[in-house]
Amino acid sequence: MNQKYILAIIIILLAAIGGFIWFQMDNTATAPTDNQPTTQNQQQENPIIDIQLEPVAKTFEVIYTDAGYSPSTLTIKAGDTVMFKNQSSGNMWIASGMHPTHMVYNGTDLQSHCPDAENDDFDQCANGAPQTSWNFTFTKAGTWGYHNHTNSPKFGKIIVE
Ligand SMILES: [Cu+2]
Repeated sequence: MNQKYILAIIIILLAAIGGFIWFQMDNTATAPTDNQPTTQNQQQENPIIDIQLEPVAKTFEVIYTDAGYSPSTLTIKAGDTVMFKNQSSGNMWIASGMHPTHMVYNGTDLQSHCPDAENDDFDQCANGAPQTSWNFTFTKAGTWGYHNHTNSPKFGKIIVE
């Protein structure tokens, strides 16, 4: 009776110790392999995240109607492009201030920079018919007033940060 009792306790203890060792081995075997790829992944993912956080050039729209430009003031980053869409009933010739010389953006007047083959003088240099658009990529930081050269009281502003 006593011996059976002791034997039962020994068996239970062995089972408990065995189970504990099994559990520990299982933990030490799986825990590091579970953790290591996670830290490796984080290290590998960081450069990808950094690339995604780099500024990406965007394209914005300015709609020109008979009422004027919308938005009339637009803030963008250097390298961004603005698409000026002519939804008015007349022609649209986007040009840097000041009318009539258009010298503010690049320092030359329209007689010397038109036609703007490189498209870097902020001057459309032509009449754009209704339902056409004209794109310009701003590379210089500053506040750039513009107007419709064929209807100069219609003006707007692009702020390049
Ligand atoms: Cu003008």
